[in-house]
Amino acid sequence: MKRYFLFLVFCLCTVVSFAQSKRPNIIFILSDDHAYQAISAYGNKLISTPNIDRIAKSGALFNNAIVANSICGPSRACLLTGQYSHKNGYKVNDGVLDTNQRFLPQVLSESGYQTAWIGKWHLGSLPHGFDYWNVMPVQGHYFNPDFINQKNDTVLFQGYVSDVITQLTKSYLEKRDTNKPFFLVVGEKATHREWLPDLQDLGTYDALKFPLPSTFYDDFKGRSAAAKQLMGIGAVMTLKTDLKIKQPFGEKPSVNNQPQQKAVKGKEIEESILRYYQQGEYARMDSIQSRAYRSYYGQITKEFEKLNLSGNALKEWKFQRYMKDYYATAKSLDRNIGEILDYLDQNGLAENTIVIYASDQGFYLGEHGWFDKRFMYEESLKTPLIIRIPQLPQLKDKKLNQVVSNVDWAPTILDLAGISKPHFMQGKSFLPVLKNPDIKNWKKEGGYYHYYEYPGPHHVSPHFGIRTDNYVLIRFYKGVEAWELYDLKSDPKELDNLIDNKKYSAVKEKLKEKLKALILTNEDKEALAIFNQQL
Ligand code: SGN
Ligand code: CA
Repeated sequence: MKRYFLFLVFCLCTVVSFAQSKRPNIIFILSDDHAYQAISAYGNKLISTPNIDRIAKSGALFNNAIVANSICGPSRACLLTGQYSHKNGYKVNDGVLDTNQRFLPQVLSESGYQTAWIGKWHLGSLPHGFDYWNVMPVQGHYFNPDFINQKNDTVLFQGYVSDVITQLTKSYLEKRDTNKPFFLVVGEKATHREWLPDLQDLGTYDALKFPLPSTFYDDFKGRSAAAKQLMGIGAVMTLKTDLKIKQPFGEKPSVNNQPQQKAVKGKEIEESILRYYQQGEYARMDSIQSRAYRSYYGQITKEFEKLNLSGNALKEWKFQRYMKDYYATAKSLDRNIGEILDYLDQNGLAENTIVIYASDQGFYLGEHGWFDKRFMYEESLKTPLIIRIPQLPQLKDKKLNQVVSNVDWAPTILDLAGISKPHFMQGKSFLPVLKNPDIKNWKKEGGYYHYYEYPGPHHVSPHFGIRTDNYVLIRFYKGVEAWELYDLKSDPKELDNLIDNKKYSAVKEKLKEKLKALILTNEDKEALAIFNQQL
C-alpha cells in the first residue's frame, strides 16, 4: 500500500514538473543608456555588437520600441508594474517604488515561476517579491562594485562590473530550482555615464574616427526653448570626470584663468598624474586597474594639453573621446551577453528560454550636439528591444516597426508565460505582434509619454506627448511652455517644428484629440490639467 502511494506521488510529481518545465524561462537583459544607434543589428556599421546581434538573428528586433519616461528609475518601475509613472508613483530618478505591492514578480511567483533580479536596480527601495536578488546600490560602480544581497549584507566583488554581473547570473542559474521555470532580470550598468571601460577594452576604438552626426551643430531654429538644456557635449560634458582627463594639467590650478608662470613638466607631471588617478572613482581600483588607467588616460591628458583646443575643435575632440569610451564599455556589455547566451547553449537551456534585450531608455550619441536622454525626441524616446523566442522560430531576423512601449513589457512577459494580465497593469501585451509580425494598425491610439524630472542634472523641461507611426506631438510645461510637432516620415531627425505650419493644422488637431484620449484612458490628471490650459 505504502509503495503504491509512493509510486502515485512520484507519477504526480513527474507530471507537474513536466508541465512546468514546458513553461518558458525568461531572461530580460536590461542595460543602462545603451542607444539603439550603438548596435550593429540596428544598422551601426562602424562597430559591431556580435552577441546582441545573435539575439536579433534568431529573434525579432523592434524599430519603434519607446519608453514612457526616458530615465532610469522610472523606466525600471514601468517594467515592474506595467504602469505609467503617474500610476506607479515613480516619476523622477530619486523616487522610491513601493515594491511590497503585487507587481510583476509576485504575479509570476503565484503561477509557479521563480524570479530573480541581479545587477543595477535603482528603484530607491530594495527588491521585494523576488525569490533571489543581488543588486547594486543606486548607480553602482564600474570597478570592484558593491552589491546588496537578500541578507542585507553589502559585499564588494573584485573585478569589472559587467563580468561580476555575469558571474552572479551564472551562479544563480547553477543553483536555481530546476523544477520551476524562471524569470530573471540581468540589470547591466554599462553603458552609463561616466563610461569607464574594462582594462582589456581601453583603446579599442582609438584608431577610429567617429563621423559627426548630421545634427551635431543643430542651431535649434524654429523650435521651442526646451532644446536649450544642459546636456551639450561642448558645454556640459566634463573633461575631468566624463572624459577622464587630468584637470588641471599641472599640480596647481591656474589663477584667474591665467596659466601658472612656472610650467610644470617632467617628473612633476608624472607624479601629479599618479596622484590624480588614485582619487574619486579611481580610488576604488586595485593597483593593476589604476596603473592601466593612469597609463592610458595620463597619455591622453598629455596629448590633449599639446593640442591646446578651443571652440568647435574642442567640442569635436570631446565627441571623439566620448564615443571611444562609450563604445568601449559597450564592448564588455556585448561580450558578457555572449557569455550568458553561451551558458544557455551549453546547459540545454536555450531551447526553452526566451531572451529579451533592452535598455532602460535610448541615449544621444552626439545628435543635436548632446549626450544623455530624457527628451521625447527619437534617440532617447526609443530603446533597443530585441526578443528571441525559441517557440516562435519564424521570428528569425525579423524587423518589426510597430510602436510598443515599456509599459507593455510586463503584460507581454506574462502573456509569454501563459498568465493573464492583472487589472492594475496599463500596458498591453504585444505577443500578437510577435505571433503575427505583419499585423497593421497596432497601437492605433498612439504611444504615451510623460517626463517629469526638473531641473535635475540636465534641466530638460517636463513634457508629455503622443508618438504615432508618423508623428510626435509634444507639450512642454515647466521651464518652457510650448507645443512641438514633427513629421517623422519627412523629418526623422526632428529639425522642423510644424506646430504653426498651416498645412499641418488638421494633423495637429487630430493628434491633440488622440493625446487627450490617451491622457484620459491612462488617467494622467496632472497632464489633463495642463492640456486644458490655453497657451
Ligand atoms: C547621473 C548622471 C546624469 C544622468 C543621471 C540619470 N550624472 O546623475 O548625467 O542623467 O544619472 O541617469 S553623473 O555625473 O552622475 O553620471 S540614469 O541612468 O539613472 O537615468
Ligand atoms: Ca539609464
